[in-house]
Amino acid sequence: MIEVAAQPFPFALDPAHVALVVIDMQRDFLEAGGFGETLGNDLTPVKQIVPSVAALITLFRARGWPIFHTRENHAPDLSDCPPAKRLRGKPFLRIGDLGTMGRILIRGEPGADIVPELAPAPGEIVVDKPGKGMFYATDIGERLTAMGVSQLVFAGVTTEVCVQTSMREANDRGYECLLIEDATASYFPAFKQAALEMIRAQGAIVGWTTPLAALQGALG
Ligand code: TIU
Repeated sequence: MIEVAAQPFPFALDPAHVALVVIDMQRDFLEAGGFGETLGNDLTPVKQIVPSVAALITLFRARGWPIFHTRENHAPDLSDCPPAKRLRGKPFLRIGDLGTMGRILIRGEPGADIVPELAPAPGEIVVDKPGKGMFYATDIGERLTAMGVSQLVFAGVTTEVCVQTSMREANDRGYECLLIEDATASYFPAFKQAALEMIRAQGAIVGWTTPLAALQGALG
C-alpha cells in the first residue's frame, strides 16, 4: 500500500488494484461551439485543467496501471437519449443538432471526441456513456470486475455533474474513490468547491480528495 496524503484522511493506494478514470474530457465540453457552450457556460475553468489531467495520465501510463476514458455521447438516431434530456432548458443547439464540431454530443462526431492533448493511448479503454454516471447503460462495471480493480482515481469534467455522479455510483458499488482536485473542474468554481467538500465530508462519505502534487509525491 502507498499512503497518499488526502482529505479527510490518508488514502491507502493499492498499486495492484487501482485504475484511473478520466471523465468526459471531450471537445464538446471544453471547446467553443460544443455542448457546454450551448448551455450558456464559460469554458475557461474547464480548459484550465488539461495540463494537470495530462500529468495524471502520464503518472498512470508510466506505471502501466489501467486507464479508462469516458465520453458522454449518444447514438446518431438518439435512441439512447431520453427526450427529457434533449428538450431540457434553452440551449442554442440541442443534442443531435449540427454545430461547428458536427452534431452535438453524438458518437463519432468531432465534438464528441476527447481533446487531442488527452487522446487515449493504445490499450486504454474508452467507455461511451449516455448518462451522467459512468455505470448507467455501460459495461464498465463488468470490465473493472474482470480486471480486479477495487480503487478508482478520478479526474475530468464536470466535478458536480458527471464526475460526482460517477463517483457516487462507484462508491455504492464498493469502490474506494480518490478525486484529484486540480484535475477536475466545473463551469462554476463554487460548485466544484462544494462538490469536493460534500464528497469528503462525514468521514469520506463518497470518497477522498487530494491535489495532484500529493499523489505525485506519494508515488515518487
Ligand atoms: N460530463 C458532464 O459533466 N456533463 C455535463 O453535462 N456537465 C455539465 O456540467 N453540464
